[in-house]
Amino acid sequence: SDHERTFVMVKPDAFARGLVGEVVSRLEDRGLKLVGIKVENMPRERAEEHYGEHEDKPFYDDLVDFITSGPVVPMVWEGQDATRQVRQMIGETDPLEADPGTIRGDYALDLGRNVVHAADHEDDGANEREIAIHFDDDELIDYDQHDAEWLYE
Ligand code: PCG
Repeated sequence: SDHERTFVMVKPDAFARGLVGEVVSRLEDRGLKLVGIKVENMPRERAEEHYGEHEDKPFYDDLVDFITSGPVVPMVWEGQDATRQVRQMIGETDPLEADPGTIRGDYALDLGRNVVHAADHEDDGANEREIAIHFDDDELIDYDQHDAEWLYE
């Protein structure tokens, strides 16, 4: 639907490298609607909840250390097939596999410093779960996207 919501987060590596605007800009330019955004140092407890599915993986501790090491920018974007559109724009998790033209394919080299996180499009509950972990309902705002009539048939 036009109103599908997806969770995206600029990671500390990209924040430090001044890529927040670049990430936001690409998603805006595509026509997606920004309905939630903040900047914060993620509390460790929330990072553990966010990456709970990786708890048993060997890289889990490093992952939680890294995501709590500096500012992140959690966001919620809305639009037609938003989850798949965003995944395609971000590219494969491993930057080596990410196509040029994708965010990771243009700005990242290393799997553990891959610029952005996006909810897994193959996990149906991922968006709702991750949005609920990072945002209260009243932090997601309701407004008319003025160019919607030119973006949608
Ligand atoms: P993200 O944030 O989309 O989800 C989990 C993160 O773990 C992933 O991006 C990578 O940055 C990081 N990571 C580090 N090592 C590995 C690994 O060996 N496999 C996977 N899947 N992710 C890894």
